[in-house]
Amino acid sequence: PASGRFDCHVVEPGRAVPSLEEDVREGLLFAPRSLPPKYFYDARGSVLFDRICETPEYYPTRTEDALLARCADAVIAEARPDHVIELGSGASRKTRHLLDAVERAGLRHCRYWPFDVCEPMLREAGERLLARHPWLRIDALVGDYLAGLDGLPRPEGRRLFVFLGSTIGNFEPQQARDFLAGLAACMGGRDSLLLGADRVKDPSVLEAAYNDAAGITADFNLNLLRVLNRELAADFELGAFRHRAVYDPSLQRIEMHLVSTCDQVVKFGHLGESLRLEAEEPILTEISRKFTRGSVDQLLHDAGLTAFAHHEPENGYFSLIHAQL
Ligand code: AVJ
Repeated sequence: PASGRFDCHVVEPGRAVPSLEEDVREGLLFAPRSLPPKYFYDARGSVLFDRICETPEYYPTRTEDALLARCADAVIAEARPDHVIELGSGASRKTRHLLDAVERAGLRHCRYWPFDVCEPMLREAGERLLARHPWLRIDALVGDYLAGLDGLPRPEGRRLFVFLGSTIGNFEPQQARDFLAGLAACMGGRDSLLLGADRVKDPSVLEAAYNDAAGITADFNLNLLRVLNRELAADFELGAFRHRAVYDPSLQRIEMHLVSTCDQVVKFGHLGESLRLEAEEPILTEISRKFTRGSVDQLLHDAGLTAFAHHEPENGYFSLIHAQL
């Protein structure tokens, strides 16, 4: 008989989360223009992101998935977790490798705590996982993990925190350090963190990954304008912008922009503001930092953590770093 079950808990933000309106006023109305990448992920954007992961050019997801399949037993042997807490769990597709390894290690008492903003996604993922692991107890956490770390439950026992997908690469250095330091503050001496980080590599490989031939990344980027049109009654013309993603080797990051193709004025009905854009003026919509073994170790160190195991494929395209206090 199944002992597994699914429960949902709301995590209150420990600090104020800026609204889309505030982010637009802060980031978009004045040059240099930018928006936080979290607004990509409405229903349509989430589907587009899944399709990006299927393109031949976008290697990170499948590389991390294969790597995790290969090293999950080692990670579970290193962590011996009583709880797996995943920040930004999404569909929990890659995490199933960890839970498979938990099962193989005979740790069926181990509980899974997926943390994400989207409750329907958590429920769907939970059902799939319970079908695969009927013994599993899932305590889904609904909230913004950037603001909700203080509200994290602190169950007794050893906790394995998981932060995959190289999402850490979407943060500016200071923000990445603060986030990891906040996580370190939640951790005790027996806990550990498994961090996924995409690696520096041939720029042509990196740029191809963010400029897939089928144009799905371009659609994903442009979809941000749809979100603004819907949420703030803006009148962006998607045809008056083009997608651009370029690798900056000095900053070791992909910079993704929406570039205005003409002089234009965009109105925000809900803000009573308009945005004047010149031809070729860019809006920075995402950075995606790429790491070396050294730079990711340094980042963890600066956050008060120590990497003790570094898992990577033969081509060195991606890293899963296991760290502790
Ligand atoms: C997987 C969210 C980290 O930076 O590669 C994919 C998202 N953006 N293509 C990344 C993304 C454009 C992404 N993250």
